[in-house]
Amino acid sequence: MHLQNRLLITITLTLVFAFLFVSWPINPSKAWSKKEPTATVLLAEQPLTEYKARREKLLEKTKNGIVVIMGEEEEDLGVEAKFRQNDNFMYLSGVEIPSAILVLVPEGYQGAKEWLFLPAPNKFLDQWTGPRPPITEQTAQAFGVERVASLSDFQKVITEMLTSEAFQKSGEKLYTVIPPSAYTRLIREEKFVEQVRKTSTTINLNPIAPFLADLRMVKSSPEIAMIQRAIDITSLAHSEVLKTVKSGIFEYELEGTILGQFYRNGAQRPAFPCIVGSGENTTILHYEKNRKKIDSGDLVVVDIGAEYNYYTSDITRTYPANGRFSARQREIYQLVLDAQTTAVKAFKLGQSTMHDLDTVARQTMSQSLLKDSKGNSLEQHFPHGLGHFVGMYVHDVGDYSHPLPVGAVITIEPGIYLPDESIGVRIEDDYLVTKTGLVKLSENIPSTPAEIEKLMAK
Ligand SMILES: [Mn+2]
Repeated sequence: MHLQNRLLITITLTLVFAFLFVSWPINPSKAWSKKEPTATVLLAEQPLTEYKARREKLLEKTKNGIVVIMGEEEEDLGVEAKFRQNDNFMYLSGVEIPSAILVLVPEGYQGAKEWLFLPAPNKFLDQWTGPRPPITEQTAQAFGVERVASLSDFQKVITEMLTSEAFQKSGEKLYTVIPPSAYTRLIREEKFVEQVRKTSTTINLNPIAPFLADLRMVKSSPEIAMIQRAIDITSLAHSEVLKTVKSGIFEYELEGTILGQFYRNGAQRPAFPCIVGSGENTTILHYEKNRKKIDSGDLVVVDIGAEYNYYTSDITRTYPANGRFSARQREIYQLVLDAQTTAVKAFKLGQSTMHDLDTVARQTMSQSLLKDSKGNSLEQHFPHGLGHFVGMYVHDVGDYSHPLPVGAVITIEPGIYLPDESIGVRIEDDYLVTKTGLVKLSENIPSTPAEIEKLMAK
């Protein structure tokens, strides 16, 4: 596994390297079009201009303050996990190099507004996790930023920026990720904030996260294309599950099928641990042990999502192990599906919040004549929210209390869980908010009981 990780990182970095040293001399006119990177140059399959536009939009919000965003550090030479850049850093830069730092200086500093600090090439590290690009003008152009500098100069440069006359005139506003006081894993951010507070007591420290959440909630078309790709890969996994699921096999065998489909089709990783729960495990919301043998008559909840170029998906289907729902399973299933449908139909652009849709789904369940074994109505067995934003993170940033804006991507995932009957049903799809309403991006994964039974009979 470790060898594979390194191999992937090496390949990625080799491609960057190859781009820097091989492709440029071949097409110098394109490479040297200064300050205006062409839209055809891509980072993680999105145009350089896209990242530039995001940085500009962010500065429109933060106005004259300096913005500092820390990239993710590589853990122990890639031994612990496959490297993943953090979402905010990736959103603004498209740069996957570990330990990088992005600084935006609206007033400019030494003639540049955008500074990308990168670890310099290092014989030892390069051997373990692949080559780092050189600290050159060419690298700045390859990443579409105005200036790159060595990470080892960050302390010196940021101190100069923070003590400059322009910064003092701007009201000394510094925007960065400020970790909440409780325990977090944002060690690098914590250290930076601590250091700034020690440097000067007059610096006006502001959290950048709310501004980034506002921007990230509304997806651009390149972002929607990435989410669609993640959904399509997840859809391929679901159709394979549909063919494979049966009593007598283990939950982890389905997990293997799912991960195999993800990786075969180009996903970099699952967006979250695969949930494959059968029988009584269908009623455990975030069940991820996936060790049980699937029994005859079980339902199987399969809640999965591929991640493609830092964009996630999240789709749940509930399958009958035998290929046919029992009468009771089918009526519960249909009610969950109806709750989803009524919530989608109730959506009104400019009015509906996530909370409103949740209320509609709950009403559908409470108005149903179906009851639990004690005679209670079934909305009491819907213990989680109806949905969440989807984006670079599976439970993405976004505003749950205001009307959903055009460009937001959400899940709608009602569920009913009856442990005493070993019945759990969840149906989850991903929707894009458009001018004409909600568009189901996961349309090609069947969800009616009839369609599922028909496909399983094949
Ligand atoms: Mn979900």
